[in-house]
Parts: sequence; structure tokens; C-alpha cells
Amino acid sequence: MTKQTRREFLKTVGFMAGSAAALPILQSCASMSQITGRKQPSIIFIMTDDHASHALSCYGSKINRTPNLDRLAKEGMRFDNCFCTNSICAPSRAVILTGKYSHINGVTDNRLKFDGSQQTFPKLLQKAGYQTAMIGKWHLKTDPTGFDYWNVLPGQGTYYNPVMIEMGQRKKYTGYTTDIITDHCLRWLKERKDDKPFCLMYQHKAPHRAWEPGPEHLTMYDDVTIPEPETLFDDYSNRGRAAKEQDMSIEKTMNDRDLKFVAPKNLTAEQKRLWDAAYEPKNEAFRRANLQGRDLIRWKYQRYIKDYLRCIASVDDNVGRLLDYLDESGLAENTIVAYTADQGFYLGDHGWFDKRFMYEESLRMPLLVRYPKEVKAGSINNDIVLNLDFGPTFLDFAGVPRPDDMQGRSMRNVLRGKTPRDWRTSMYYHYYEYPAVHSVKRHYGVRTKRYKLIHFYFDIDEWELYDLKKDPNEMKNVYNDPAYADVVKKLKPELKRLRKEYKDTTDTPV
Ligand SMILES: [Ca+2]
Repeated sequence: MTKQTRREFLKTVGFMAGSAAALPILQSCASMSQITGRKQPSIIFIMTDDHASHALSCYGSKINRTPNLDRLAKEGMRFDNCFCTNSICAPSRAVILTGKYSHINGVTDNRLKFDGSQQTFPKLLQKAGYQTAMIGKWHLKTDPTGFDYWNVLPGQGTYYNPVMIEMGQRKKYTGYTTDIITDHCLRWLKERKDDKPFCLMYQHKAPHRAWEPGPEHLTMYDDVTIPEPETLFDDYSNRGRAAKEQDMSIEKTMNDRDLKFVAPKNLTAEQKRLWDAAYEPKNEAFRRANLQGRDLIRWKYQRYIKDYLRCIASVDDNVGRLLDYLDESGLAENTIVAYTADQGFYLGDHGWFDKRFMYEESLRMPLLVRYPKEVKAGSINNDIVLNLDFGPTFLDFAGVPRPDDMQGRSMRNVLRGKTPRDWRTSMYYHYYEYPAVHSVKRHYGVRTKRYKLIHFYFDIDEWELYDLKKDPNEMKNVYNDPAYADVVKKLKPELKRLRKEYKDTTDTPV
């Protein structure tokens, strides 16, 4: 650089540094990486709806194989203690986008609309020069904001022949939604300008209720019996009213659509032919068997879990297509690929389907993160991480400072295998949607590595304590056991501290 050009350069930089108005112009012209010479990673955030970690073979599933998703675990990090702060669809999504608890971001339950004018991590990435896209299930009632491109299912969307809203325009597609969402993602990846880093939110409807498998998987598992969970016939003894009074049991809550006694309404003639060919013989055999009692529950469990796993098989195939494209295009090396679900789910555990409770199966989220430059292949992490942390983590990798009002913390050092000494050792949870579908009572609580303390409130005032080491299935509430009096004495102030830290002043105080 000659003296003159250096002087001109400094003058230009000086002008820009002194002018806040120049920053957006700068950012619209070039990505941060072009300015700084540092190559920011691209980000693909893959999220499914209701995929529990115990239905991923890399998490030791006893009921299915997920070879493509397992690639992310083999080539990246598997998180064994990733939890959501409010185990239900829209609230978890709002927490992920904002890095803030439900009582701060406003979406405490599924019935509320997300305020899209608020700060989100995609907006911050977009401002920092990232191309941003949101494709698939959005489920936040208001239009997506902070994305250069969006194409989303309205509300829950359908499994077959979906309507999608592309930048405000409704279009109808023919085919299976899990395939169609992936097609849109691949098209967007291929057509985008490749001079900027990108953040793609690739979000599936599957495997949400009513678990409608794709045409290629309708008869998968027909010849096998899926193992039952240990707690399928749980009678909820040694627990409180909340577990006894829910309405999400395989025995009583499942309807004809869930159980495939009625076909989806919007199938094409060919799709309907395949559907009927798959289900009618099975339904006929069921009618002939005239099952009762436990045999009927067992049959319902098999019907439910096979359909759920068939939907996951399609997700796995499609994630494989995306990973293959990243390999072929050379994008894999500098792209962070994260896989998660908005929460966990009951796979017949405690006799249930659905989520909501702070119990393990629905509290835990699968989380796999691959980023060859910083994450050791095949690593496993046991730290308590939360959906609250995802946004701050992506911002950190992009070199964007975390705004002070985000409540989560960057997991970048955790991903590098260097967990900070002051990393959290407890997490705070709060579920609100009651009275409502499935009748899971309002509750909040604290979980440490070993214990979980829950307070059910509103039309009830009951405490539960679980020793997860001695009782991993949470079958015995030891809150009133004198042997655990000291644990309660320690956890109650911790719960109070967390509520204060996260500014949760809702409901009855501890
Ligand atoms: Ca969900």
C-alpha cells in the first residue's frame, strides 16, 4: 500500500467510524468477512417439531435408526443435557429466536402471537451482513421478520400437499411436506449469492401429531414390534395430581385421526390409493382382533410409535440430502450445522404422548452441532445448555456481540471442549398453558445435574422432587421424604435466585 492510498484508506475508515449512518451502507455493500478479511461461518439451523432424543440412534434409541442425523453426532458434538425452558412449540421457537424466556419475549403459550418487531438473532445476523432465510414450519402466528427470504407453512401446516406462504404469497404444492421443505432449502442454497455468509433456518413440521408418514414409509416397521417403554403402564402412584389429571394418554386421548382410522382429507388420488393400501389391511386386522385393556393400549402404542418413527425416517432421509449437498458444494467445512427439535416428547413413556411437563422426556431436547473448524468429531457434552443459548452462540460464531438483554449464553467455548468454569449448574423452567388442551397444569421448577424440584400451581399447590440418579424415570416424588429435606432446603432458594436472575415475577412466589 502506498502512502497516499493508505492515507486515503484511513480517511475512509475514519469517516465510517465516525458515522453511524454509514454502517448500514457498509453492511449492505459487503459482508463483515469481506471487510475484516475473516471468514465468518455460515449457519444451518435444522429444527424438527417434537422429535425426542430417545428416537435418535446416536442417543441410543432402542426403537429406530437415524443414520443421517447420526452423521452430525459422529462429525460433531452431541449434547446430553440440552433442555428447553418451556416445553411447547411456539414458546420454544420464540425463546430460540430471542434468547429470552417466555415471560420476556411474550409467547408464554401456543395461543399467543409473536411480536415480530422485537430483536432476534436472525435480525442481528442480517444486520451483520448475513443472508438469512427461514423455510418450513414457523408457527408463530405473525409473519417472519429478519429474513431476506422466507417460505413457511401457515400455522401447523399439512403433511401432504402443503400450502406455503412465500414472502406473503400463498402457494400450493403437491407432494410430501418434509420433501418439499427440503427442496426449497436446496434451491435457496443453490440460488443464493455466494459472496456472503448465510443463516438458513430449515424447520420441519414432522414428526408432529398426527404423525402422517410419507408415501415411501407407509409400511416401514409393518413386520416388527417396537419395544415398549418401561413406563408404558405407569399408574402415577407416588406422584401428585398433575400427572394423574393430564389428558395426553395413549389409552384415553388418542383420536381416530391419530390412530389412522380416518385418512388425511387432502390426498391426491394416487396418495389416497397408497395410504389405503397401507392402512386398510392393518385396520381390518385390528377390528377382527377386538382388543381390550392392556392389549388395546399396546396396539395403540404400536400404531402411534410406528407412524411417529416413519415421519422421522423421512426427516432423516432429507437431512441426508442436505448434508450431501453441503459436501458436494464444498460448504461443509465452513458451515455450522445444528440439529434440534423444539422440545422433547413422550414416546409412550408414562403412558403418554405430547410434551409440556418438566419431566425428562419432554424437557430434554436433542442437540447435535457440527462445525469441523472448532468442534471435535464424536464429542459428547454433559453441561446444562438451553434453547435460550442458541441465539447467543450463533452470534458469537458470527463475531456479533451478544446484546445485554439476551438471557442465554454463548456455547462456543463449550463446543470447543473448554466449558467456562462459571457455566450454569442449574436451569429454570416455566410452563403456562393451562387450562388448555391436554390439561397439563401450570408449573415451574429448577433442575440440577442430579435433582429436579417442581411447583405445580394455579388450581393446585403441589411440590415434587425427583432424585434423577436413583430414579431416572421420575416414578417417585420424594418432596416429603425426610431424607431429602436438605435437598429441598437448598433447591428452594436456588429456584428463587433463578426467578430473580431471569426476572420472572409471574404467578405465586416461591
Ligand atoms: Ca413442538
